Amino acid sequence: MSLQSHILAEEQQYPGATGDFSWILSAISLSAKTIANKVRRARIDDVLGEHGESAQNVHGEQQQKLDVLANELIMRCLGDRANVGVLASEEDEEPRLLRARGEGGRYAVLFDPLDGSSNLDFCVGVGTIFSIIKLSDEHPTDAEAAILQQGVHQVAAGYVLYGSSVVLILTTGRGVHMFVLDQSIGSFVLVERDIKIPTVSKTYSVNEAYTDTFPPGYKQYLSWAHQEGYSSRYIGSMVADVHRTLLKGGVFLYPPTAQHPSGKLRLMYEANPMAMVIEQAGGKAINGETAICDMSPTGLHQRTSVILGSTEEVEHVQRFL
Ligand code: P6P
Repeated sequence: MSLQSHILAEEQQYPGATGDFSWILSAISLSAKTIANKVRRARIDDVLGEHGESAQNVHGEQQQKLDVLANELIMRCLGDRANVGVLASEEDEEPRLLRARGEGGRYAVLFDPLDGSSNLDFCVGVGTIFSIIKLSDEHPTDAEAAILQQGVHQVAAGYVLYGSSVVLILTTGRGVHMFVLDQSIGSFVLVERDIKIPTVSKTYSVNEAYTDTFPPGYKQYLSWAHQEGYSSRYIGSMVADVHRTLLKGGVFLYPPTAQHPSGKLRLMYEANPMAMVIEQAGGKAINGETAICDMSPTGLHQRTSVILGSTEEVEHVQRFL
Protein backbone atom coordinates (compact mmCIF):
# COMPACT_ATOMS: atom_id res chain seq x y z
CA MET A 1 0.00 0.00 0.00
CA SER A 2 1.39 3.44 -0.89
CA LEU A 3 1.25 6.46 1.41
CA GLN A 4 -1.32 7.95 -0.97
CA SER A 5 -3.66 4.96 -0.78
CA HIS A 6 -3.13 4.73 2.99
CA ILE A 7 -4.14 8.37 3.39
CA LEU A 8 -7.22 7.91 1.20
CA ALA A 9 -8.18 4.73 3.06
CA GLU A 10 -7.84 6.60 6.36
CA GLU A 11 -9.92 9.45 4.98
CA GLN A 12 -12.74 7.05 4.13
CA GLN A 13 -12.91 6.19 7.84
CA TYR A 14 -14.32 9.68 8.37
CA PRO A 15 -17.59 10.06 6.40
CA GLY A 16 -17.49 13.83 6.78
CA ALA A 17 -13.89 14.10 5.61
CA THR A 18 -13.32 16.83 3.04
CA GLY A 19 -9.96 15.57 1.80
CA ASP A 20 -8.33 18.78 3.03
CA PHE A 21 -6.11 16.98 5.46
CA SER A 22 -5.10 14.32 2.95
CA TRP A 23 -4.15 17.09 0.55
CA ILE A 24 -1.65 18.43 3.12
CA LEU A 25 -0.14 15.02 3.81
CA SER A 26 0.43 14.50 0.08
CA ALA A 27 2.31 17.83 0.00
CA ILE A 28 4.52 16.62 2.84
CA SER A 29 5.21 13.43 0.90
CA LEU A 30 6.13 15.43 -2.22
CA SER A 31 8.53 17.70 -0.32
CA ALA A 32 10.08 14.69 1.41
CA LYS A 33 10.84 13.02 -1.93
CA THR A 34 12.33 16.23 -3.30
CA ILE A 35 14.47 16.84 -0.21
CA ALA A 36 15.57 13.20 -0.22
CA ASN A 37 16.82 13.66 -3.76
CA LYS A 38 18.74 16.80 -2.76
CA VAL A 39 20.26 15.08 0.28
CA ARG A 40 21.29 12.08 -1.85
CA ARG A 41 23.00 14.38 -4.36
CA ALA A 42 24.43 16.84 -1.84
CA ARG A 43 28.12 16.16 -2.64
CA ILE A 44 27.43 16.03 -6.37
CA ASP A 45 25.42 19.26 -6.50
CA ASP A 46 27.81 20.80 -3.98
CA VAL A 47 25.04 21.95 -1.64
CA LEU A 48 26.82 20.71 1.43
CA GLY A 49 28.51 23.02 3.78
CA GLU A 50 27.49 26.36 5.11
CA HIS A 51 25.17 28.75 3.40
CA GLY A 52 27.35 31.81 2.98
CA GLU A 53 29.65 33.25 5.60
CA SER A 54 27.11 35.26 7.54
CA ALA A 55 23.98 33.16 7.02
CA GLN A 56 22.65 32.10 10.36
CA ASN A 57 19.14 31.02 11.32
CA VAL A 58 16.97 32.68 13.97
CA HIS A 59 18.85 30.83 16.70
CA GLY A 60 22.23 32.10 15.59
CA GLU A 61 23.05 28.63 14.28
CA GLN A 62 25.13 28.50 11.12
CA GLN A 63 22.68 27.72 8.30
CA GLN A 64 23.57 24.84 6.00
CA LYS A 65 22.74 25.37 2.32
CA LEU A 66 20.41 22.38 2.36
CA ASP A 67 18.56 23.85 5.35
CA VAL A 68 17.61 26.82 3.23
CA LEU A 69 16.74 24.68 0.23
CA ALA A 70 14.62 22.27 2.29
CA ASN A 71 12.82 25.19 3.91
CA GLU A 72 11.96 26.73 0.56
CA LEU A 73 10.87 23.37 -0.88
CA ILE A 74 8.46 22.70 1.97
CA MET A 75 7.16 26.27 1.92
CA ARG A 76 6.36 25.91 -1.80
CA CYS A 77 4.89 22.41 -1.63
CA LEU A 78 2.66 23.26 1.33
CA GLY A 79 2.11 26.89 0.40
CA ASP A 80 0.08 26.04 -2.67
CA ARG A 81 -2.32 23.83 -0.69
CA ALA A 82 -5.43 26.02 -0.48
CA ASN A 83 -6.32 24.83 3.02
CA VAL A 84 -3.01 25.76 4.63
CA GLY A 85 -3.41 29.01 6.54
CA VAL A 86 -0.09 29.26 8.39
CA LEU A 87 3.38 27.80 7.88
CA ALA A 88 5.97 28.01 10.64
CA SER A 89 9.56 26.85 10.32
CA GLU A 90 12.60 26.54 12.55
CA GLU A 91 14.41 28.55 9.89
CA ASP A 92 12.10 31.58 9.98
CA GLU A 93 11.74 34.04 12.85
CA GLU A 94 8.05 34.61 12.17
CA PRO A 95 5.29 32.24 10.98
CA ARG A 96 3.91 32.93 7.50
CA LEU A 97 0.21 33.73 7.31
CA LEU A 98 -0.79 32.49 3.84
CA ARG A 99 -4.58 32.57 4.03
CA ALA A 100 -6.92 33.71 6.75
CA ARG A 101 -9.30 31.12 8.08
CA GLY A 102 -12.13 32.85 6.25
CA GLU A 103 -10.24 32.27 2.97
CA GLY A 104 -9.96 28.54 3.61
CA GLY A 105 -6.81 28.49 5.72
CA ARG A 106 -7.93 25.73 8.07
CA TYR A 107 -4.59 24.16 9.04
CA ALA A 108 -1.15 25.21 10.17
CA VAL A 109 1.97 23.15 9.52
CA LEU A 110 4.96 23.67 11.81
CA PHE A 111 8.21 22.05 10.79
CA ASP A 112 11.94 21.71 11.16
CA PRO A 113 12.92 21.34 7.51
CA LEU A 114 16.25 19.61 8.02
CA ASP A 115 16.95 18.75 11.62
CA GLY A 116 20.49 17.66 12.39
CA SER A 117 21.76 19.20 9.17
CA SER A 118 25.19 19.86 10.65
CA ASN A 119 25.68 16.09 10.27
CA LEU A 120 25.08 16.23 6.52
CA ASP A 121 28.73 16.59 5.58
CA PHE A 122 29.40 13.20 7.21
CA CYS A 123 26.43 11.34 5.68
CA VAL A 124 24.74 10.90 9.07
CA GLY A 125 20.94 10.60 9.00
CA VAL A 126 19.10 13.94 9.05
CA GLY A 127 15.38 14.56 9.07
CA THR A 128 12.30 16.69 8.54
CA ILE A 129 9.92 16.95 11.49
CA PHE A 130 6.33 18.16 11.03
CA SER A 131 3.35 19.00 13.21
CA ILE A 132 -0.15 19.77 11.87
CA ILE A 133 -2.73 21.70 13.86
CA LYS A 134 -6.18 23.05 13.05
CA LEU A 135 -6.70 26.78 13.11
CA SER A 136 -9.62 28.25 15.01
CA ASP A 137 -11.41 31.57 14.51
CA GLU A 138 -9.83 32.83 17.71
CA HIS A 139 -6.82 34.53 16.09
CA PRO A 140 -7.84 35.27 12.48
CA THR A 141 -4.87 37.49 11.68
CA ASP A 142 -2.28 36.82 14.41
CA ALA A 143 -0.42 33.82 12.96
CA GLU A 144 1.80 33.25 16.00
CA ALA A 145 -1.09 33.36 18.49
CA ALA A 146 -3.09 31.01 16.24
CA ILE A 147 -0.43 28.30 16.29
CA LEU A 148 0.63 28.47 19.94
CA GLN A 149 -1.47 25.45 20.88
CA GLN A 150 -0.62 22.61 23.26
CA GLY A 151 0.79 19.50 21.61
CA VAL A 152 -2.30 17.58 22.67
CA HIS A 153 -4.20 19.50 19.96
CA GLN A 154 -2.03 18.28 17.07
CA VAL A 155 -4.12 16.52 14.41
CA ALA A 156 -1.08 14.85 12.87
CA ALA A 157 2.66 14.65 13.36
CA GLY A 158 5.64 12.74 12.10
CA TYR A 159 9.04 12.88 10.53
CA VAL A 160 11.06 11.88 7.50
CA LEU A 161 14.47 10.30 8.15
CA TYR A 162 16.95 10.65 5.27
CA GLY A 163 19.16 7.77 6.32
CA SER A 164 20.28 4.50 4.76
CA SER A 165 16.75 4.54 3.40
CA VAL A 166 14.16 7.32 3.40
CA VAL A 167 11.58 6.55 6.08
CA LEU A 168 8.38 8.49 6.77
CA ILE A 169 6.71 8.04 10.15
CA LEU A 170 3.16 9.38 10.39
CA THR A 171 0.46 9.49 13.03
CA THR A 172 -2.96 11.11 12.66
CA GLY A 173 -3.99 10.09 16.15
CA ARG A 174 -4.86 6.52 15.17
CA GLY A 175 -1.54 4.76 15.67
CA VAL A 176 1.89 5.22 14.13
CA HIS A 177 2.62 3.96 10.62
CA MET A 178 5.95 3.59 8.82
CA PHE A 179 6.55 4.10 5.10
CA VAL A 180 9.77 3.66 3.13
CA LEU A 181 10.50 5.49 -0.12
CA ASP A 182 10.72 2.98 -2.96
CA GLN A 183 13.00 4.90 -5.31
CA SER A 184 12.14 2.53 -8.20
CA ILE A 185 8.51 3.71 -8.25
CA GLY A 186 8.96 7.08 -6.49
CA SER A 187 6.38 6.26 -3.81
CA PHE A 188 6.39 5.82 -0.07
CA VAL A 189 5.16 2.29 0.63
CA LEU A 190 3.64 1.11 3.92
CA VAL A 191 6.05 -1.26 5.68
CA GLU A 192 4.65 -1.30 9.20
CA ARG A 193 1.23 -0.38 10.57
CA ASP A 194 0.43 0.64 14.14
CA ILE A 195 4.01 0.49 15.51
CA LYS A 196 4.27 -0.10 19.26
CA ILE A 197 7.47 0.99 21.06
CA PRO A 198 9.12 -1.89 23.00
CA THR A 199 8.13 -1.52 26.67
CA VAL A 200 11.63 -2.17 27.98
CA SER A 201 15.12 -1.67 26.56
CA LYS A 202 18.27 -0.96 28.55
CA THR A 203 19.45 1.77 26.21
CA TYR A 204 19.70 5.51 26.88
CA SER A 205 20.49 8.22 24.37
CA VAL A 206 22.01 11.47 25.66
CA ASN A 207 25.05 13.66 24.98
CA GLU A 208 27.11 12.65 28.02
CA ALA A 209 29.64 15.42 27.31
CA TYR A 210 27.30 17.76 29.23
CA THR A 211 26.79 15.44 32.24
CA ASP A 212 28.60 17.80 34.64
CA THR A 213 26.06 20.56 33.88
CA PHE A 214 22.92 18.34 34.07
CA PRO A 215 20.64 18.85 37.10
CA PRO A 216 21.46 16.30 39.85
CA GLY A 217 18.60 13.90 39.11
CA TYR A 218 19.92 13.25 35.60
CA LYS A 219 23.41 12.55 36.93
CA GLN A 220 21.97 10.09 39.46
CA TYR A 221 19.95 8.40 36.72
CA LEU A 222 23.07 7.98 34.54
CA SER A 223 25.06 6.51 37.44
CA TRP A 224 22.21 4.08 38.07
CA ALA A 225 22.00 3.17 34.36
CA HIS A 226 25.75 2.51 34.25
CA GLN A 227 25.44 0.17 37.24
CA GLU A 228 22.44 -1.56 35.62
CA GLY A 229 24.49 -2.31 32.51
CA TYR A 230 22.64 0.02 30.11
CA SER A 231 24.12 0.66 26.70
CA SER A 232 24.41 4.15 25.22
CA ARG A 233 23.48 5.16 21.67
CA TYR A 234 23.70 8.82 20.62
CA ILE A 235 23.85 10.04 17.03
CA GLY A 236 23.33 13.75 17.68
CA SER A 237 20.55 13.92 15.11
CA MET A 238 17.18 13.96 16.87
CA VAL A 239 15.22 12.25 14.10
CA ALA A 240 17.72 9.37 13.92
CA ASP A 241 17.91 9.01 17.73
CA VAL A 242 14.13 9.12 18.14
CA HIS A 243 13.56 6.69 15.25
CA ARG A 244 15.90 4.14 16.82
CA THR A 245 14.16 4.64 20.17
CA LEU A 246 10.72 4.16 18.54
CA LEU A 247 11.76 0.87 16.94
CA LYS A 248 14.16 -0.54 19.56
CA GLY A 249 12.86 1.06 22.76
CA GLY A 250 14.92 2.84 25.40
CA VAL A 251 14.95 6.51 26.38
CA PHE A 252 16.16 9.62 24.55
CA LEU A 253 17.04 12.61 26.72
CA TYR A 254 18.02 16.21 26.14
CA PRO A 255 18.19 17.61 29.70
CA PRO A 256 18.70 21.24 30.72
CA THR A 257 22.39 22.21 30.34
CA ALA A 258 24.48 25.27 31.20
CA GLN A 259 24.23 26.42 27.58
CA HIS A 260 20.51 25.63 27.31
CA PRO A 261 18.98 25.91 30.80
CA SER A 262 15.50 25.14 29.38
CA GLY A 263 16.81 22.37 27.14
CA LYS A 264 17.97 22.76 23.52
CA LEU A 265 15.15 21.16 21.54
CA ARG A 266 12.22 23.24 20.32
CA LEU A 267 8.79 22.55 21.71
CA MET A 268 6.52 23.42 18.77
CA TYR A 269 8.21 21.64 15.86
CA GLU A 270 10.53 19.08 17.48
CA ALA A 271 9.35 17.98 20.94
CA ASN A 272 5.57 18.15 20.32
CA PRO A 273 5.49 16.12 17.08
CA MET A 274 7.96 13.54 18.44
CA ALA A 275 5.93 13.33 21.66
CA MET A 276 2.73 12.63 19.69
CA VAL A 277 4.47 9.86 17.72
CA ILE A 278 5.97 8.24 20.83
CA GLU A 279 2.70 8.45 22.82
CA GLN A 280 0.71 7.04 19.89
CA ALA A 281 3.19 4.14 19.86
CA GLY A 282 2.48 3.49 23.56
CA GLY A 283 5.48 5.35 24.98
CA LYS A 284 5.88 8.45 27.15
CA ALA A 285 7.26 11.95 26.48
CA ILE A 286 7.88 14.46 29.29
CA ASN A 287 9.92 17.58 29.94
CA GLY A 288 11.12 16.30 33.31
CA GLU A 289 7.96 17.27 35.18
CA THR A 290 4.93 17.14 32.88
CA ALA A 291 3.86 15.61 29.58
CA ILE A 292 5.36 17.59 26.70
CA CYS A 293 1.97 17.63 24.95
CA ASP A 294 0.40 19.36 27.96
CA MET A 295 2.86 22.28 27.91
CA SER A 296 1.27 25.65 27.17
CA PRO A 297 3.54 27.31 24.60
CA THR A 298 4.63 30.93 24.94
CA GLY A 299 6.61 31.30 21.74
CA LEU A 300 7.12 29.63 18.35
CA HIS A 301 10.82 28.93 19.01
CA GLN A 302 10.49 28.06 22.67
CA ARG A 303 12.88 25.34 23.87
CA THR A 304 12.23 22.49 26.28
CA SER A 305 14.01 19.58 27.91
CA VAL A 306 12.94 16.22 26.51
CA ILE A 307 12.76 12.72 27.98
CA LEU A 308 10.94 10.32 25.66
CA GLY A 309 10.78 6.62 24.84
CA SER A 310 9.57 3.39 26.44
CA THR A 311 7.25 4.25 29.32
CA GLU A 312 9.15 2.12 31.82
CA GLU A 313 12.49 3.65 30.77
CA VAL A 314 11.14 7.22 30.98
CA GLU A 315 9.78 6.42 34.44
CA HIS A 316 13.22 5.22 35.55
CA VAL A 317 14.49 8.72 34.77
CA GLN A 318 11.46 10.36 36.41
CA ARG A 319 12.14 8.56 39.67
CA PHE A 320 15.56 10.21 39.96
CA LEU A 321 14.14 13.63 39.04
P1 P6P B 1 24.05 18.27 20.80
C1 P6P B 1 20.81 18.89 15.95
O1 P6P B 1 21.58 20.07 15.93
C2 P6P B 1 19.86 18.97 17.13
O2 P6P B 1 19.01 20.06 17.02
C3 P6P B 1 19.07 17.66 17.24
O3 P6P B 1 18.86 17.07 16.01
C4 P6P B 1 19.94 16.81 18.12
O4 P6P B 1 19.19 15.90 18.91
C5 P6P B 1 20.62 17.85 19.03
O5 P6P B 1 20.61 19.09 18.34
C6 P6P B 1 22.06 17.45 19.31
O6 P6P B 1 22.58 18.44 20.18
O7 P6P B 1 24.16 19.38 21.80
O8 P6P B 1 24.10 16.91 21.45
O9 P6P B 1 25.01 18.37 19.63
